Amino acid sequence: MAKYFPEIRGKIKYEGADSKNPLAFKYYNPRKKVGRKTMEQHLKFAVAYWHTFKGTGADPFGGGVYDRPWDHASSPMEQAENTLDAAFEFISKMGIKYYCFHDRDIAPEGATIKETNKNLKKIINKAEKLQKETGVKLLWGTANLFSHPRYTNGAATNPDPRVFAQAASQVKRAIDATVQLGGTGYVFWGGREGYVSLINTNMKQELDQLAQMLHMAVDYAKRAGFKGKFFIEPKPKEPSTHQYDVDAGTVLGFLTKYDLLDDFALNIEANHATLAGHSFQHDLQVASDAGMLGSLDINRGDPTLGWDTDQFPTDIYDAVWAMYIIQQQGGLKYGGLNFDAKVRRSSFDTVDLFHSHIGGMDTFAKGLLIADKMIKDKALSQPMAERYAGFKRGMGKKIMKNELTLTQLEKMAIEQGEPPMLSGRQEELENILNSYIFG
Ligand code: XUL
Ligand code: CO
Repeated sequence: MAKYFPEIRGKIKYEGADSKNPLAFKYYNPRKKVGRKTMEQHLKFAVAYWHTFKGTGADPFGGGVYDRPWDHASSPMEQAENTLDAAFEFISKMGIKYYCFHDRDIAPEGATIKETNKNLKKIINKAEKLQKETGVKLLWGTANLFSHPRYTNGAATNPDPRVFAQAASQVKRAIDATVQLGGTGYVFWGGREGYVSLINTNMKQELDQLAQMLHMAVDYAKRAGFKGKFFIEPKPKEPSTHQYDVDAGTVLGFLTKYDLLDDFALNIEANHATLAGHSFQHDLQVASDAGMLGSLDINRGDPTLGWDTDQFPTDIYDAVWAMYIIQQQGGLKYGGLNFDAKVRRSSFDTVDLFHSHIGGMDTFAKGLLIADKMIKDKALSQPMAERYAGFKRGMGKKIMKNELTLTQLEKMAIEQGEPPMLSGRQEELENILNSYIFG
């Protein structure tokens, strides 16, 4: 199985922080114990099929520049089979245990729905075989409901029910594929579920349609034997001007309104959170506080650009906060850390795919180690608990237990007089955080 990446002979190995080998892990040591679990169990990394194996380096100013050996084939199906072989070779050499795909990444669309389904089935059978051979697993599957021209005005939110039906067929088959491959998640990312102008958009109707599609997916998945979770992945813009799943808060409101909370969780992506004007930490915390943080798309944007650059994650602050929040909620039962990230247009060598994933894995491994130590030392949780301690006793406790009225509180406020000014100690806490990062 050394066909497409001959430059890497065995597996990428852990060599430790002092290693100068660019093709080795410095911090990601799969067997290292962190608390009760190994690093590999904590960090369920997944390779994103669409970026790593189907990415071409194309941008709005020019077409593809990567010349991938697995793309050289005489038919779309042969190309799909080659790509699958390349994918399992790469994932195995990286020592990664999971991958994620869209239906159309993995198998080409045919001339009719029947032909499309046949293509998908053939490739999914091959993927099942390769999973057995390599031990690599599916983290989540999804349907691409945004690339085909029929979805120009949306999929589930399309004003034409005939397009809704096409999307329904795709969702059904993508759920089948996810079940067959043992995926523990199924993602709905908004795609073109949004609007460009309100002049022709009935937002309420479109949101009702979207909720209807999700309810139908839940019903179907239960009958199809899906034991995992559905995830919604918020994003505020791109490709539409206003995406309905703006951010974690918006999606939580939508799931509550349409009675979908039980079957869904959120898949939070770093670059989507920043496009929404939040930090990654913010959207992760919103989701986690609601008991709804299911999975993560780990990448980063470029703060100087206003679009979804999907770069590999190298920001240690992002990684520390992500792992801090995940650890504090006791892990991710159904999800993991999916590299929804692509190498730059100018990084066209296949070896660049290794460097990018190694960097992301080391960043999150280091993030895990730092977060774990901070949690054990109560470095931030202790000052946080002290800051809110007033609400755990006396008057504060009574307020939260609904035992006091505004009138009673006014009386107490008059009696106690002006409260003292208490510093938030932000800089001191930032120094503490940095002392863990600096090591
Ligand atoms: C698009 C995006 C998607 C989803 C899966 O911005 O993030 O690739 O992760 O559909
Ligand atoms: Co994503």
